[in-house]
Amino acid sequence: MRLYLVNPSNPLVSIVKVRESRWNRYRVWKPLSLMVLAGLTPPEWDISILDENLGAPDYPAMPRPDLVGVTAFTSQANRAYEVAAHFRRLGVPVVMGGIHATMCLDEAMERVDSVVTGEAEGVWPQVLEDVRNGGLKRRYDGGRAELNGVPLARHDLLPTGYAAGTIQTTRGCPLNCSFCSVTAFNGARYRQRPIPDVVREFQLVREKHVLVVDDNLIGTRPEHIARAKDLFRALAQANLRKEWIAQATINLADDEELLALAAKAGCRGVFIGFETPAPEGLLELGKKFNLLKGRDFRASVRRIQRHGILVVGSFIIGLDIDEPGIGKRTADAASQYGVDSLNALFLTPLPGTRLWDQMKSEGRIALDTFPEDWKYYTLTFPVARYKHLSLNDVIEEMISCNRRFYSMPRILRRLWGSLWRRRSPLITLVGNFSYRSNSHLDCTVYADFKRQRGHRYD
Ligand code: B12
Ligand code: SF4
Repeated sequence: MRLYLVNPSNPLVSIVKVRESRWNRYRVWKPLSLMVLAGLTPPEWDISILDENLGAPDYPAMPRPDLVGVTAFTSQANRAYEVAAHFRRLGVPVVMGGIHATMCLDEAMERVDSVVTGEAEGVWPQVLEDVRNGGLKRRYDGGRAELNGVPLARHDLLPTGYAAGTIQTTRGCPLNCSFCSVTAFNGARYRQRPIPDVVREFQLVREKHVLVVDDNLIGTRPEHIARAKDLFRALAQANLRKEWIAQATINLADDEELLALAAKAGCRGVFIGFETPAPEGLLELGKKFNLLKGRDFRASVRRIQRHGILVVGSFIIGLDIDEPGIGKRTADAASQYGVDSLNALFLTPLPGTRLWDQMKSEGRIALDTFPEDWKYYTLTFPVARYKHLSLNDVIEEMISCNRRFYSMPRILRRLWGSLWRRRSPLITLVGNFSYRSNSHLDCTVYADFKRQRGHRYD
């Protein structure tokens, strides 16, 4: 039995546009969902993982499979349906799963043979069994999986040449920020994989550099932090010689032992969601966590960096409180906090989030011809109507934010800081030039976008 697992591309996602900017090579990650599915697949299936981010495969020239499984974030949904249509025309059954199919079930059901909502661990073997018996059902619900005893992901199935491997150690997030899909999809309960499984899987990752995809690797409560410390001790003891980056909340900075253990275990960088320079913005987004203890962000960032860990700060532009000037304020806040890179994104209503419900009820979703418009839900296009910023304004704010933060003098200053404090200057350089070159590309992309879609905001 032949199984194709497809990760659809989205040509609008600048981070995977490798050809336009060679720096982007460092930003293509392995599709972990498909490697996890492959791990759950019995040995009688011959599995190929087809990652369109490496280049669209020549499907007609390939042997006919018995089943196609397609994953999709919302921004990939359009392309996922095109791939599904191709294989369905050949009479091959297509199963779709992942976050978009879960949040937009009816839409997906119309376009594929079967939809798996939620996490696949509990149901995928049953789906395959049903295909073998010719009894594929229209819908399966995996809910939220128990992470004990799950087979390890198949890291061997993708070609080498990715800049980084991927691995997951926890799921779920209790913080439930208004714009984020994670609590809606993976739940508020913070679920942890057994540490020995994580260590064994780390050993299977072929790349030296690894993205730990957890939404918050250290969690928020004392018992989460204790588990993170145990995990880091185990990784250090296994002597894996891997270097990894992860996502975490700012409380990472509050525990020197945790930071020292993370660094010893190979942590070289963290993505932290600061979201907005304004406390009222954090309230708007439901991210009160960042307001706790009257935190000094600059001191927190420094504490992390002192352990040789780079900090990428993520910020959102287009909040209801944002007014003209927010781009400059954001760039200045990120510089003041001392982050090594800034990742600025437009506030985007993703289906299934509280923000989606709010914006929909207020008639503020400008790009709403679905599924075609999903391709713009990359967080790099302003798909909504913003309270105090017109379409032109919000784009100008984004451009001014990136221009200011990624101006040559500021990049050189950060590079110097990195060299001086002996924190991976090469990574700072690659990261900053990658963002800088993307922000140049984005100006052309925005001009096209305004020409083609501008009238939808009237
Ligand atoms: C790693 C990651 C990335 C990596 C992508 C790596 C890759 N190629 O997969 C990078 C950094 C490139 C990235 C980019 C983006 N990401 Co991202 N990312 C994540 C993150 C943190 C983890 C994803 C992951 O690997 N999870 C682990 C796997 C095992 O879980 P899973 O994907 O959910 O798969 C399980 C189930 O969904 C299901 N399943 C999935 N696919 C299929 C298919 C079939 C057939 C079946 C049966 C089941 C099934 O089974 C799996 C096992 O249980 C998630 C947050 C999250 N917790 O999911 C955000 C997340 C998916 N990203 C998000 C977004 C918005 C983006 C971007 C659009 C914007 C951005 N700048 O971040 C881009 C777009 C990328 C694109 N290609 O279009 C949103 C998506 C929301 C949505 N509705 O789509 C999320 C949920 C974060 C959030 N805060 O809301 N991302
Ligand atoms: S943005 Fe981060 S902290 Fe907020 S709900 Fe999502 S994963 Fe949790």
